[in-house]
Amino acid sequence: MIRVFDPRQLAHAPLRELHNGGWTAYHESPDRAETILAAIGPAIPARDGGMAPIAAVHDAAYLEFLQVAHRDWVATGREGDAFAYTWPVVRRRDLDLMRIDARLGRYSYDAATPITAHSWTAAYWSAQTALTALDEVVRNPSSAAFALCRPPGHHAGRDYLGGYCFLNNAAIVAAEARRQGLGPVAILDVDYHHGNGTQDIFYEDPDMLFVSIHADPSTDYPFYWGHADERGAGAGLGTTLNLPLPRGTDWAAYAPALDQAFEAIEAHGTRLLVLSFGADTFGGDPISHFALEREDFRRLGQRVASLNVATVTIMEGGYATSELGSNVAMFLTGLGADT
Ligand code: OKP
Ligand code: ZN
Repeated sequence: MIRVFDPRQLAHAPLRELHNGGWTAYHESPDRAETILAAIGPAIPARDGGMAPIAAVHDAAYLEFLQVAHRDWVATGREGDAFAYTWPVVRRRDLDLMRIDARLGRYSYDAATPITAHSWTAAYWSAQTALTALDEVVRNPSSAAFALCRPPGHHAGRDYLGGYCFLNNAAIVAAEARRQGLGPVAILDVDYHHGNGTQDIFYEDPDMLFVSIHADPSTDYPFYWGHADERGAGAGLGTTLNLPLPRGTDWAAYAPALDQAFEAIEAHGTRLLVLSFGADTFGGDPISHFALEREDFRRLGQRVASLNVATVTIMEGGYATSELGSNVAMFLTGLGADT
């Protein structure tokens, strides 16, 4: 299996985040990717597929903002990483304001996602890493490819960042795959946290299936998305499937949800699967509360492989840094890393 990793992703290294009311060291650190890379073996770098596939998913003004935000922050006389401190509450007018603090609020939904001088570069190469993995699967459709992406993407919407995410790598790959005629395309998100950005992007889309297994948002971030009654809207009604699970979920409780997800993916006639893979379902994850064990990641990989559909796996979360590499390697072994 081809693995793709681009070192330019490491440039994004925020100092700290606002976590449960206090400052903590940034969880989504560059060593996450380095430890995964060391565990999974050789990877090819990303090829530059340009802005078009990114602009097909994200709003033009948002993309412009991402590229200038830190410069504007510094120009205002600020130091360190750029953070929002005020947000347009639901139903406020969509004002086109210039001040950096207003723009930070307009284009984000949390304070967990600081912007550094190098965030755009890293996010751009994270998206290109994902697109290169798609390209590898296109060249050899019987295979699977793994994109070692970071920053992750599944919390980023068409015009917003959040949850450590700036560009929605899975959505960009799914939209590009469809454009290339590889559909029907489905996205399965197995990160601990609901992929609210991906859901929003395709919520009214009648032929993009989005399925997510995640911690119940009544108790867990991102709270405002991912409830079981969110099923899509308009022409897209029925193409979103949310399978929230309680804290403490272990493999025995996880596997039936996976069966349900696979049923929907098969009923969709899926020819290309984009898998948003987070290893934060691991019992030892410092910010999450499921109870999967190392061996369970092999089972997860095997189950995905048993679908027999071309699969592009995109790395999302996973914060137990000392076990992260072996958990991801275990998943790839199950998925068929040796084929
Ligand atoms: C990103 B991914 C909780 C703060 C929440 C953001 C979590 C983002 C997870 N105290 N911090 O889905 O792994
Ligand atoms: Zn997560």
